[in-house]
Amino acid sequence: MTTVLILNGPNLNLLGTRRPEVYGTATLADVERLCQREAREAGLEPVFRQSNHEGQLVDWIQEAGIQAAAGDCLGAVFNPGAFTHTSVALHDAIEGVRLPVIEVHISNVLGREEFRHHSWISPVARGTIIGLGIHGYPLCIRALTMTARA
Ligand code: CA2
Repeated sequence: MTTVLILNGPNLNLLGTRRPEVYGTATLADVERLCQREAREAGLEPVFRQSNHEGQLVDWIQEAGIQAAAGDCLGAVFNPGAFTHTSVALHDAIEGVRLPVIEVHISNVLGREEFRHHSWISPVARGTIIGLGIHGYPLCIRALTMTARA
């Protein structure tokens, strides 16, 4: 079955434990449940990964890129967390593979501090969904199914 990678960056394992005014009360397990349902309806197998380490995220993007080239992976939904605003390495990793990536943010980063307004990921992402809470994740899967095979 074709996979879809759901990739989460640093501190997103803490979702639902603190800062509910910004990130809501749902946990990463709730994100996975929403994605599981959306992926199943699309006939895809979701693969969930979370890491606090930049290099690990680079490795998973490269791995998914190889799978995408073989036709085994449709693309990735990626919340890079704070690496969004700092990581040239993740920018280069996405640019270096033929993997459709949809960037997702739970909060509306454009309505927050200035340092969150710049994303190193957006220029190399197929698209971005921000500010819709955890509902952004299944919407990204839907977006991949509508655009990735094009
Ligand atoms: O809104 C998003 O999804 C972010 O990617 C979340 C990142 C933040 O650095 C980005 O600017 C926007 C932070 C993830 C940390 O999430 C926590 C959740 C609960 C408690 C502590 C951190």
